[in-house]
Amino acid sequence: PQPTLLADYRPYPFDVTGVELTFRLSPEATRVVARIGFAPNPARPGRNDLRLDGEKLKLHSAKIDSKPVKPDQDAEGLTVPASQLPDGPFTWDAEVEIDPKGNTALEGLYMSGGIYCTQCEAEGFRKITYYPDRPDVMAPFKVRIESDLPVLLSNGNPTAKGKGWAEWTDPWPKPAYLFALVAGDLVAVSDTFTTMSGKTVDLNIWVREGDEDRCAYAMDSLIRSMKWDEEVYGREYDLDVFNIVAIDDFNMGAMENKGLNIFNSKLVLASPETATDGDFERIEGVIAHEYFHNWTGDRITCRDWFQLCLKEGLTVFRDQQFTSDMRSEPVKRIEDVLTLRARQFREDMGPLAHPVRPESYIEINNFYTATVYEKGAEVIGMLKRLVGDDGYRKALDLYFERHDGEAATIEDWLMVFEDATGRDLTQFKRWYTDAGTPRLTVAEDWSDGSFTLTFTQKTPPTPGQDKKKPRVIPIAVGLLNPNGDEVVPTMILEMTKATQSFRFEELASRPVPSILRGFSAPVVLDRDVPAEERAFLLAHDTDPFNKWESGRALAKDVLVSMIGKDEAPSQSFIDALGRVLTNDSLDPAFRALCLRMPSEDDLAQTLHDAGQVPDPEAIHAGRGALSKAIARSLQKPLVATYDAMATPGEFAPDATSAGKRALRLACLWLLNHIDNGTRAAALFASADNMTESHGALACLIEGGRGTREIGAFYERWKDNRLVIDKWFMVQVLHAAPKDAAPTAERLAEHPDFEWTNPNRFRALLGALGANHAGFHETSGRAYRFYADWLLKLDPLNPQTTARMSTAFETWSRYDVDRKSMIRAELDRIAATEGLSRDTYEMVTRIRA
Ligand code: HT7
Ligand code: ZN
Repeated sequence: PQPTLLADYRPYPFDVTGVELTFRLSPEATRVVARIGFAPNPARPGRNDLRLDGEKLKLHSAKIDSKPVKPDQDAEGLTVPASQLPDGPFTWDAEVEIDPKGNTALEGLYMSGGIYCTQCEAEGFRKITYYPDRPDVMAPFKVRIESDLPVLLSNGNPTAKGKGWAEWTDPWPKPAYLFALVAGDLVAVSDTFTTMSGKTVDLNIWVREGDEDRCAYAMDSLIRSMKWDEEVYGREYDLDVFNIVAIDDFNMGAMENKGLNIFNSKLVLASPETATDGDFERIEGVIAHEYFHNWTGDRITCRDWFQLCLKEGLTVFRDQQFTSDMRSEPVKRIEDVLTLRARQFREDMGPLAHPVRPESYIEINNFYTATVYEKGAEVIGMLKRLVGDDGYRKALDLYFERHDGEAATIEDWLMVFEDATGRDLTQFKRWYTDAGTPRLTVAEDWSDGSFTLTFTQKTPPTPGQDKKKPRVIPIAVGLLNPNGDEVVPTMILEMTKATQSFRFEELASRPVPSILRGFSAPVVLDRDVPAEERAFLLAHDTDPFNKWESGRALAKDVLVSMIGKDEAPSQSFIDALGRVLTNDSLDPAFRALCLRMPSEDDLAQTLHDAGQVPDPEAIHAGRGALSKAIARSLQKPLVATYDAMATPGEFAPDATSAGKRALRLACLWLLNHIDNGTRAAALFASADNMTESHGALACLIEGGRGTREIGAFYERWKDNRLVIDKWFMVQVLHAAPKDAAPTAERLAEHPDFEWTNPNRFRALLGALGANHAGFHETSGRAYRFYADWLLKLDPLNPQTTARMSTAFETWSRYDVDRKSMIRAELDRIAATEGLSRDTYEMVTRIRA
């Protein structure tokens, strides 16, 4: 397949002046009638062919200005030669037939449990009708749906309806990827929101009958999001109605279609009994994210898919700000950095590394990555740090004013910052164009009351980019006195050169620096810090992120010294951890994060970076040994905290209560290493909420127990799909290294393993890929099983298959045997006849 290149961008030769669609719904033979107005685009003068994208469509008729035409058809669309087109504007009429029921790829119009729904981003609209399916073609849409189903929804406002039909009009010009249609036997949970200019908006969350009692949190999150976007960004909602629909079969989390967001049901439905605190937090974040897209994505969209970070990076940044305002800022920052390191750093250090704005792709669906999303958000965080809060607000106001109704680029985005603040962002742009995570080293010098920090930045080569130029790096630094007082509060050092020094004068004594506070830039700080200094910062740093980071680094150092060496853990580390555990002035959620060990995958990367070959089983054993040593040494305070963090009474999903449960479960996790599972079994038996019952079950399985509880959990929840996903996942994720593949194989035979459902597939296979020692178990059984299932899913659902192939992306870290086993699986997948373009692109990039 030929790659698409950013450098080849040209505007579409026609403007679309309006779109009218009629859907006659039928499961296997839906008719789509389209009337589309075209006018020559002045940006592309001259006579141009009409090229329309279209895939898997049966064309019944095509007309231009009411006269039948016979376009040239191929597998990707059709062409009407310029010679057959009128000189000026014209109308295209076409009728096509599509098969929603046979659409297992879940792109375009498909069916999920009897509900018709759509997913058009990135290029799914071309599976609905012939159209210029590219984001820079924006048009107002009018949609008529004909069906006997009771609920018929599309974008915009409802404008007419009758028995068996409904009409929707969306006045806001939009690209085709934001089109949506839903039809089914659904019920609404409704509310209203009054906007800042006093308009009333009807809010509906559409679910299957019986699920209404699990929508309250999603609705509350939506209302809070609408209010927050008005208060913080001055953005008001712009239609009479905002609809959300929960769908069981969905490739990703959710989709921001204009006025009709479609969600994976796991990101809508929640009750204390069925959802964990983590689920509640994700629901809040994703509801906000999709809502915020109304301005950053829908009103202002992307010129082409290379600019994806323009909407995704910005919208992730906005949803992170929202969560941090709703919950705890430091805890949210730590969680985001954990995700960034686990997903984006891993991507940036491996064969899939690409710039935040890539320059080439074969399949765009493969570029909905942690780099585009999470690093894209970090880049905006850095911009904000550099221009300050006021500069950021000015730039954003200008962005909305200047580009409303447009399809914009990263150049447009940077230009509003330059115009609003007067800064030159030429060098900063490298964050968008250069892949890879910069590594920052630091040298310290102290003489005569002056303290100098000298930083050196280096970005390792990434695929297709050998040499990197220095980037602008905002380094937040504070200085502490040896007695723990802060002598220099946080300031931003702006690094622009490969090596650069910053001097602090007139200090009474040599300070202890706290560097990269708040994780002010997405870089790796390579710094050998003595354990005492880390312990000092863990105890005294006023920056909560670096306080946590010091504890984390200490834990890593201790683990690295233990792994494969049978060394006893450092008692001073355990004592420092004990002081955090018992410090009641610290937020329980923060303490829970401090008690959490670095993940096995993270440790494998750390060992690899240190020039060692990671041994997954030794890492697993080392982590277990440290947990046990902590539990033995801190048993008393752990038990006391476990008891103190109980949250009796009615369940509340708020951050404070969730933080207590997180700390309680973190204590349980450690105690479980020395109490034969007694506490976990008791908690499982008594828990009245999913957070604790799932957490207890995970502990039991991790300890090699829980057979009875696994059975009881299934019996209780067998009719709830989302909870049964958890049941599949927890058993594989927490299985012992040797048991992971056999458990996954056994569960794949279970009658409830509905593998065509992406959530269920991800629950089982995703858990196997995430069980580090289990996935990399020496026999290679897990690799084989995993690859077999990718090959089974690929013909049905290429998007999810391709995405899940990233479990293999770290293959080059490991020993010769593991490497050759993984490569053999990648070769086997790549050589499979009929493999999708999506999966082909991923496995060939991974094994390169
Ligand atoms: N903008 C959306 C990204 C998306 C997607 C969603 C569901 C299924 C397939 C999809 N492909 C791309 C979701 C978001 O980031 O908000
Ligand atoms: Zn998004």
